[in-house]
Amino acid sequence: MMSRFDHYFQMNVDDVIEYTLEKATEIDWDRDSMEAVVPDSHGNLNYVYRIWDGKGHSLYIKQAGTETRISKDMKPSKDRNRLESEIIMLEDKFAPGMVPHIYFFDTVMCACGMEDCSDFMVMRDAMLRHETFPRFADDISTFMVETLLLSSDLVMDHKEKKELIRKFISPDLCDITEKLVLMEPYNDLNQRNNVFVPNADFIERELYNDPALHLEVAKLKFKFMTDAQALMHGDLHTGSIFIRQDATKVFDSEFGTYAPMGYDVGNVVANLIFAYDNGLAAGATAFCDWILETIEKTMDLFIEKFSKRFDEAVTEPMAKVAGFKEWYMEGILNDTAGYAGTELHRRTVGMANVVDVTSIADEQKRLLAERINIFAGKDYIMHQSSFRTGADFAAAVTKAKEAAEKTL
Ligand code: SR1
Ligand code: MG
Repeated sequence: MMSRFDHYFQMNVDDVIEYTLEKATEIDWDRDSMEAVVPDSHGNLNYVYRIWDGKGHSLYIKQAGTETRISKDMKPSKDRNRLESEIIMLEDKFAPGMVPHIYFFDTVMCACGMEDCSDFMVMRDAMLRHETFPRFADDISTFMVETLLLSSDLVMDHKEKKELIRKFISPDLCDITEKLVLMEPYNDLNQRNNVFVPNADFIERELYNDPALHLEVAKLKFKFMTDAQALMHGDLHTGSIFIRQDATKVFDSEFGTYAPMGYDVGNVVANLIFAYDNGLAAGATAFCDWILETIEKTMDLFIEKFSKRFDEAVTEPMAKVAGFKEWYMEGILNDTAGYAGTELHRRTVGMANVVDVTSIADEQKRLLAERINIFAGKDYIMHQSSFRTGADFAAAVTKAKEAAEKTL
């Protein structure tokens, strides 16, 4: 049967009810009471709608547009919607219940139907209200250990893993990361960095004119491009996490590809620091303490669970050689520090900033926040092998704060 959804077009809120009825057939919709809205929280790339009926059914429709929402000049393949859907479905196998259910994905309209998580908050929004979540460190460390370890050569059959590398090869999305995260914060080569003008000289000195830093970032960039270690999420920031007091779900996996595990872990650490920056500017001391504890706990739990799961799940005989596990873990921790550093820098000066920092109205407080990010990021990148425990990662934040205060 012919359908107006047989050819791609960018939907709006008036199209999505009809689309939902046609595609989300798993749900017994009450069509007369159906409604649709654009939710408040949005990412940088896609279009999201929430659809519900009067009988308690609901879902999100997420569609990839031809251009990104953040910039009309960026046109990453619309296939990113398939990537996201298939990666979430795989993550659900590795870490059951920790991602939203995918009802369907549609490679014509480049859209998917995803579990309605409106009974959760987007974690970044909750961080801006300085709310705390006692389960977060436990949940996110489980998600990272299960998805990263189980998709790697440590556990997965090597031929099967190579098939997944092929399936999730993602040139356009990787290109965004390779430029926006792993190059432009250090040279503004494409002249699209957003620099807070009162901090311009500091950024020039600390990020643009530091050759030793550039060398370490170059190594991190080439590692990202060539080390197909695990199927990482690729954009594991607080805007990609739904949270409640009793549960956590990770979404928005469209940047997922085979790359170093530490990229995800470092993103979590860096984005907790952005929440800390905001709490500090607001004088929310208890929240800042919770953030530092959470960085420490997340890293310690990640290390502990990874080690335990390694012993239970590893199948590769050569990975069982004495000393290999410790060597492998050191590599992940080095990368975690390095990519936490690049995330701290790119969200401070790059094209895609974070509201945690940009919403700080007071100039001195914003300068402090930005300089904490720049100093902590440099410490992580330049001393990657010094971060071996959760306490090491958390201590870098207080050290950066003290150093930043001295510059103001
Ligand atoms: C062009 S997209 C900019 C950023 O938004 C996404 O969430 C990723 O973090 C990307 O780098
Ligand atoms: Mg996103």
